[in-house]
Amino acid sequence: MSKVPSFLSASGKIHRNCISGVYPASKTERQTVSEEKVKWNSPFPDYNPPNYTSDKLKKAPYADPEIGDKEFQPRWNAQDGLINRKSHEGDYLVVDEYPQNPVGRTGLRGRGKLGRWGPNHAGDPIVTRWKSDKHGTTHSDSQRGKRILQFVSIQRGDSGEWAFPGGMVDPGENVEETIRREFKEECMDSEQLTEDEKSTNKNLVEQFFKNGHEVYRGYVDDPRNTDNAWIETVAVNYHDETGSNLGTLTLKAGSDAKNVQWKDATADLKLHANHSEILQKVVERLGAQW
Ligand code: RP5
Repeated sequence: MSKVPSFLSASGKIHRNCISGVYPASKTERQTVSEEKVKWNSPFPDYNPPNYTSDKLKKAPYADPEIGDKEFQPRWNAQDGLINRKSHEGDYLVVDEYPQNPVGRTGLRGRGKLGRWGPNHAGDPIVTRWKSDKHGTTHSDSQRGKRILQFVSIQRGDSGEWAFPGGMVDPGENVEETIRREFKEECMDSEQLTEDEKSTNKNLVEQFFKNGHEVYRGYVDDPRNTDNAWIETVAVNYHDETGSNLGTLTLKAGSDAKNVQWKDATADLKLHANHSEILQKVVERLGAQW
């Protein structure tokens, strides 16, 4: 077994997208954390990061109250009513009443833009098909003879980055429901369709999304993570082998997606957070070109 480099957290994970620079949609700059100092037990005597929680969260009905608020009695590392405060990475520490990021330091205290203290659970659909021409002939990489995989990607409204069409789990929702809902909202603009169109699309997605293959469950290296709040996801691959099912769908961006496209899954594609790493797992599983 290969040795885990010493700067990786206990889970063997590292984050790189949330350790320096200005926090998204804010003026607050993180205290820079170098990769070797991410782990909480690496000495960093000068570590004193700024505290930032977006003002918008104060009025947001979906967000947790502030820690210390008498009404707020969270059950960390547990199912807390309709909210899942358990981490896929195992039990996290709660230090001076604040949950601690299981991967390590981020150079920022508080919650940033995230609604929940501790884990913010998301779900990501990875809908794939083989790249083909209009006659249905699949494309292979000329040198290695492997087929090229395409996946449904959205352009995020906040950062403009391309990403999986995922989203946050609503209270009481299970992650499979989140995945279906987000796909319909962001890629099939279900909010703007007639009742008939909605029902046709709904049936297609319900049918096709029965046979998913989970490819990832855990921490997401997301630029919005902080020392006290972070994103975790369950990513599920739905592969249309013949391209005759969801592969034929006319995509239409909706909700907070600016754009939606079938994109070739290639190693040089820059995606939001660590979506590229997750995509690579799908590519390997299906034996596609990378
Ligand atoms: C990512 O952010 C997750 O993997 C998921 O795709 C997404 C959830 O956040 P929102 O799109 O709801 O902002 O880290």
